[in-house]
Amino acid sequence: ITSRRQRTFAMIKPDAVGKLGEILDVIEGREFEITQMKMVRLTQSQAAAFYREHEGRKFFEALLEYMTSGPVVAMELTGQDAVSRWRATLGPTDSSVARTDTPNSIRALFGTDKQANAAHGSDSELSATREIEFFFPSSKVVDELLPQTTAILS
Ligand code: DGI
Repeated sequence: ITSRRQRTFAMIKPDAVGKLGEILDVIEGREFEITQMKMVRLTQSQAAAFYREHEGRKFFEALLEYMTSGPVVAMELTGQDAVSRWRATLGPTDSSVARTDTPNSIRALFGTDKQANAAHGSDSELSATREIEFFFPSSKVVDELLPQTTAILS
């Protein structure tokens, strides 16, 4: 089994922004590199676009209200197998389940329940790409320009 350097998207949700320092300690302790980061307050339509796959679910309106209740901290994390390692670091969706199953996970330590669960992580490489571009739209341009820039410089 080989591991590879990969990017994922992580987001500290409104309920956990007050624990940002402790969460950053966990992130750095697990050897993720924070390669982009910003704090933003999402609008209703931005939150709806980010969670569009959940449109129509009974918790969708509550989810949007919660996600727009305060600022979030969006991050691109880079490291070996970042997508699956970050999901494992988060623990299960429901923080109360996390406290039983994975007591050292971020959702166990910093979350409350299945909605206010402290942090988000992309579930695949494809969603990581989409979510990174959603929050850091210039990164796509940079990635596309990089080979060209390298060619010019070399
Ligand atoms: O990928 P996850 O964040 O672990 O979970 P998901 O993609 O199934 O759900 C996205 C978010 O939606 C989740 O982090 C919290 C919220 N959510 C999921 N299921 C429920 C929920 N919120 C409420 N209120 N009730 C749910 O059953």
